[in-house]
Parts: sequence; C-alpha cells; structure tokens
Amino acid sequence: MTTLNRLDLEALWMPFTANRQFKQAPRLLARAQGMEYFTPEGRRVLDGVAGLWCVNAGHGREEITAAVTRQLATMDYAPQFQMGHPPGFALATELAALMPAGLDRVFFTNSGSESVDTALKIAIAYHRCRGDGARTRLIGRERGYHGVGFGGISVGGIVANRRMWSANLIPGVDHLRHTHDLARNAYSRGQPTHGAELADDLERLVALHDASTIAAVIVEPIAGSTGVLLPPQGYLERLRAICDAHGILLIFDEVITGFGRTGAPFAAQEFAVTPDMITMAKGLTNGCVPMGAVAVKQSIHDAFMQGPPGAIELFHGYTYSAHPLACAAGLATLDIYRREGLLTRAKTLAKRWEDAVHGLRGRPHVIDTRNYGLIAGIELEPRPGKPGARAFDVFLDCFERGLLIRTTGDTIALSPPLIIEPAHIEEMFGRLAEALARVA
Ligand code: PXG
Repeated sequence: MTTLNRLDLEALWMPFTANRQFKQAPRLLARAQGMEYFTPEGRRVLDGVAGLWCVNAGHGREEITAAVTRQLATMDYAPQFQMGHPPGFALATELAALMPAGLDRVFFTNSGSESVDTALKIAIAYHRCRGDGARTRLIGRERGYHGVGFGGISVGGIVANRRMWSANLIPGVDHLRHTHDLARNAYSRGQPTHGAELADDLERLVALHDASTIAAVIVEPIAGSTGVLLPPQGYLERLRAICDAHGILLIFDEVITGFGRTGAPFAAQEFAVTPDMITMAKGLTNGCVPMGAVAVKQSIHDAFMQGPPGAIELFHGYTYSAHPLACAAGLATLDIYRREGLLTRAKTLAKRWEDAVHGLRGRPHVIDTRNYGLIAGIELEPRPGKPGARAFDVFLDCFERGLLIRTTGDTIALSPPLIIEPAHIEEMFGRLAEALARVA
C-alpha cells in the first residue's frame, strides 16, 4: 500500500477543499467495505455520509464490481451519438419504472451538475418547441445547490459558489427566498410546520416578470449542501400548484434525495408532488462510476419529436452519456436496491434515526436538529466572527476518532449508507455527542 510519506500531494488541486490546510495535515482513505472506510494505516472510519451522499447500498458491493468488470471485458466504450447499446436502453427502462408516473423518458449525463444544466436547457428548448419561445427565465432559490456548471451556479443560491463569477452568471434568472426559519421551526421533527407561504414568492416573481417569460423553477425537495433544509409542510404542493396555474415547469433536483434517501425511491413520491423533470446522479451507480440522469415527462420529450425525418431533435449530449460501464454499474445497483428493499428501508429506520438526531438537543453548541428519512442536519452556534470553524473542528475530531461526517458552514450533515443498522446509528450519534463535548 502506498504510504503517506511516499505520496506527493502537490500536483492535485483538490475540489471544494482548503488545499493548503489539507496538505499540512492530510486525511486519507484507502479502502472501504460495507459501512466503513479504512485509512492507509488501517484505522476504521464509520461512514456517516455514504461517501458524499452516493454509496447508498454500502461500499464494496461485489455484484457491481462483477457487472462493471464483465462490461469492461465485453465492450469498454461505445458512442451514443447516432448509435446505441443494450445496457443504455435497459438502464433507461429500469429507471423510468422507478420514477413517479409519467416521468418515463431518461437522458443520461455524468454528474449532478450536468444533469442540472441538461434539465435547464431542456426546459427552455421545450417551450420553444411549443412555439412559446419567450419563456426563457429560470427561477432557483436562495441557498439552493445545483452543482457547479454556469447554469447550476446561476440558479443556485450559495454565495461562495457565485461570488467569483457574478458577472458571468447566465442572464434571466431570479430566486425564491429560502425556507430556513430557526425562529419558528427549530427542532422540528421531519417537515417543519411554518413556511408554506414562502412558495408564494413564485407568484411575486410572476407578477414581476410575467409568467409568459418564465420557463422553469428548480428546487431541491430537501436542500442538502446548504445544510439540510426540509420543505415546510404544504410548500412543495403550493409550488406545484403555482407552476400549474402559470404553465411553468417544475424541476426537482434529486441528486441527493433520489434512490431511497427519504424512505421512498424519490422525494417526489415521498412528498406526493410530481415535478415535470427530476435530476439525479450519485446513488444511481452507488457512487461507483460517474453517472447522472434527467427523467422528464413524456409530453416534454414528445414536444421535441417533430421536424423532418432524420433531424436531430436535441443538440445536446456528452461523449460519455450512457457510458457502458456506468450503465452496467447502474443496472447492478438498481438490482441490489430492489432485492434488498433499500429504496424504502429508510422508512423503517426513520423513527430510530429521528430520535437519535434529536437526542443531540441540549448538547454543547447545538442550536437546531433536523431530520428526514436517513438524513440529519445538526446546526451549531458559530464561533463569533469565524463561521464554519466550530463545525470543522467537530469534523476533524470525529475523523480522528473514527467517524466520517460532512459539514457545511456550521451545520453537520449525516446521510449514511441505507444498509445502516441500529448499532451503527448508536455509534454514530455517540461519537458525535462526544466530539461536541470536546470541541470548544
Ligand atoms: N444538485 C444537488 C442537489 C447536489 O446535491 C449536485 C447537483 C451536483 O452534483 P455533482 O455530481 O456535479 O457534484 C449536487 C452535489 C455535500 C455535497 O456535502 C453535496 C454535493 C456535492 C458535494 C458535497 O452536501 N451534491
């Protein structure tokens, strides 16, 4: 095994990382199995975040390894432009069957960011195909995270991800207010009571811009990267109703809520609100091979199917759209999800998880605990003048003592593999409580 002192860390520019700080005191992972990572020295680290919200079936699944290996030996790569291959069609068909009724056309990408940009482009082009080409405006939400493409950061609402490029964001974008409301909703179990009326922001934007200029609204059903914000009761329903009233497409970005995280295959099903498009990635291949997808309503797809025979209907796609290895990984992953009931397993553990999350109430620094399915957000009081520093120290302490968590600002996010057992839940929250007590 490569040891740390023989590794040169300089060449790699790490994503979303404090590079200089990291390279002073690197944290490395070398191996993973089930619920656990192991460091190069062999130290066990319990995975509280499914890698990065993606390894939903747990690490090291042999069925996926076998499927990808088989595919690699059979056909390593094949183009999708004007060509096809069986695993691509098979995965699209299986995926369509998992979607809310009606979202049964699938476009493949390689990441969540690409899925988001694909969905935004489809939304605008869809209206144009229908002769409604003035509908070009896109509506996102404050604190939203939709990846890092120019489309995604434009509809996104996280200032650190936008600041450097503020003059280059795509034009014709507006934002709803976010739904975070500690004063009224702190320590809510599941969906908070207050805030459905924030969906009326969309009516305000319709009044300002006119519906005839608005193509789509994109939101995360549960906002993840910004620090786990649950939709207030009635909020998503209201957003859907306003979109319907004005002919605006509703896009759910389910990159983190997809594939069982909430207790249903998709949050759209869990919250019983059907969007017009769903973006996904991460859990689609259990994190094994990069892949994303956009599921769209058939009516949206069909609006493009016009023009002379032989005409390409959508000038969009990626060299690696429906990459054979990703498709093989996706098919094997969906098979595991189905056989092991993982897409609804979060439901059976949700109460135990919720009690564990809210058991942290009253611990040092904790100002809110939030939960849904197998998701937790634990918000800490920031150190004065040093936003994020306290949560980062908790992250470091946890890692040192064998637990991987994720922090964003001063919120700790947990999203374990869906194979988690009650004993892991106990260990996870026990360690977290200890870390909170140790950190100043
Ligand atoms: N949309 C959503 C809702 C996401 O959460 C993306 C798009 C972009 O996906 P890609 O595959 O392009 O990274 C994401 C990504 C975190 C965390 O800790 C979350 C993401 C990525 C990195 C960290 O919350 N989500």
